[in-house]
Amino acid sequence: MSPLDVAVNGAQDTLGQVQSPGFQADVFEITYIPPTHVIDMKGSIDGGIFVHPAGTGHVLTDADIGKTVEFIIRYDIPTDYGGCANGVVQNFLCTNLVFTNTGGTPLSLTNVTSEWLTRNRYRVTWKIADGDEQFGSINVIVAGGVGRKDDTNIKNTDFELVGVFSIDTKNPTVGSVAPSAATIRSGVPASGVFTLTVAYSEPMDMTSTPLLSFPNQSLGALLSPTGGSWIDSTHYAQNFAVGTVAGTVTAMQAKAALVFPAVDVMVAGARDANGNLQSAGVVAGVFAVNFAGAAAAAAIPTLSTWGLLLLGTLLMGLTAISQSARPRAKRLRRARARAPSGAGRPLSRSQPSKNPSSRCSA
Ligand SMILES: [Ca+2]
Ligand SMILES: [Ca+2]
Repeated sequence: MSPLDVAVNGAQDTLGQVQSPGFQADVFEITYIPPTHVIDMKGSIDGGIFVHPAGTGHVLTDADIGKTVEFIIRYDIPTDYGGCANGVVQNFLCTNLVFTNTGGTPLSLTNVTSEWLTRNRYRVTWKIADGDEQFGSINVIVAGGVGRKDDTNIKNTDFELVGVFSIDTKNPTVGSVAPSAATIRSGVPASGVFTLTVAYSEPMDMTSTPLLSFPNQSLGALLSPTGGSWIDSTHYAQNFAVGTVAGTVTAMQAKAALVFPAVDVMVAGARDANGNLQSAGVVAGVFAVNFAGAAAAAAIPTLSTWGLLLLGTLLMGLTAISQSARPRAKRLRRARARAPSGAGRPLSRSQPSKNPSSRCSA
């Protein structure tokens, strides 16, 4: 800024006389020396894949675990290298970086190292670990206290960089599995198609495919997967054909008499929107299977039309035989009535013979 002039007016002497205006040119100068400022913080992995800024840069995921991420913080003015508040000569920023998400949750980064490359460039590195964290936007607070090289008394203040990068090492989980019918039994579901709908904890990669299985119950061939699709980014519906005949119990089902009060469902294989493999989850007691009634019904023999005709013919035959036997029985009763007393009546076994000749002599 140019040298400043000073004008002096308005004072009075002890008798009340106003002073003459006074003026003096180039009395002093004001020079503003700004502190150093952080320009930006850019990072990469694998020597060239940019991980900044949040939203467009590569998201750090499980696939990057073990890799080293490198960020460079740039300053606009050569620094005095001083960053730590402890006043160590030629000190570094050390750990004076605070990583938070937009909600203020600290990121659990470990093994962060840092060093000055030049007076304007500061490098921060760490090895990516699986902290199971998911933040769409990480902010970084760069601690103040960094001075100018040409005037070490002029220090900057804390500066927050917003939206530096994104991280998702959190694996999706299965929240629930909903059945289209609570119990599979004879005639249910009537359509012969049973559907299980999986709800995930976060938006998923809709090109990935969850695999559903029943690890704890032996359903045999009761349910055959016939296709599945994503309803939206967090819901997947898997269809199954029930048995082989829609809406009725099959011979296999009746024979096996499948009864499971609670069938567990395992879901595995899908990935979240950032490519992290889901945690395989078993949801207990999703639905029931009950073909006990069907098996009992199947055990009762039934007759075909020909069988019914045959049975009818037999019954008619028996009736005819019975009717032809009645007149003969009637004739016998009449003959007994005409015969003398005792004649023609057979001896009972308990009745002794009255013929003496047949007795043994004593
Ligand atoms: Ca993980
Ligand atoms: Ca995730």
